[in-house]
Amino acid sequence: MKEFYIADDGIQLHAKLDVPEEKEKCPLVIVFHGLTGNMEERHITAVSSAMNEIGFATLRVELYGHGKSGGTFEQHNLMKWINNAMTVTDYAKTLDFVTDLYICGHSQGGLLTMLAAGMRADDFKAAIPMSPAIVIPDGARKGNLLGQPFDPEHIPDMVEWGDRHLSGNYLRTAQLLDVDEAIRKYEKPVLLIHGDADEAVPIEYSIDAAKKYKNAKLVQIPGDTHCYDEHLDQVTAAVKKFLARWRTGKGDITTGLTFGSQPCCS
Ligand code: FER
Repeated sequence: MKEFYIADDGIQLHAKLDVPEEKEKCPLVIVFHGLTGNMEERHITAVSSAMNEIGFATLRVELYGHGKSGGTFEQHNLMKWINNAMTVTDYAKTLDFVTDLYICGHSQGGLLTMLAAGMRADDFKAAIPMSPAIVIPDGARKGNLLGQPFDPEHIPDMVEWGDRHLSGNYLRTAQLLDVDEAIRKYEKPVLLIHGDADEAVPIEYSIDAAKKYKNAKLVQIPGDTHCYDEHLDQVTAAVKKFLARWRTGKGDITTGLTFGSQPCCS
């Protein structure tokens, strides 16, 4: 594992690169966390490790205002995250050992994955949005995010959320995001993963997105939550199965491929 920072307009983005053992050249997946998340969350490390196990390098990056990266939570917004994703993609393209690039992200990072895939369709062989928070642009336009109502025509300075807040600029920028256009622009394979008991982002958003994409598959995780508290093993199995078609070299992909009753990790 290599830990380092990628500079984006003066902001240091904390990154960890995991390359499968004994690999000279291999594909690489960029992996993003969600809102208030970081690269060490259980579902992020599990997915990253699963990718490493089948011969894919992973680049986990913490986005503006999150983890050990620069910026504050209160000043973050999706436009800043989009710029982070562009910079990280530019960086990944400079890595000599990388054969092909893939992109994956959870929740707000899943929404980012969909947007970045549409913006850089030539650069990503496939995209894996996990529980993508497509509700964000929708809620920002309707005036309700995280259960907090606000006037979408007269955006407040901030929306309180526990001991944190989302800034007015977060809401303003979220209103302008065009998920349908990003979906239209990405015709390559997409794997959507979503728990059908997701309490934060209703699965209907992913069902709808899967229909709109030219080439998408939705894996529904029965009874599972936003962060896959029940069946993370099914998530990693789905990721392995999806990526296996591009796998180069050796590595056992049968591990964890049965959607069974393995206890989830903690
Ligand atoms: C919301 C639902 C989910 C929302 C954000 C999320 C800002 C993101 C969750 C995550 O990234 O885990 O209404 O509003």
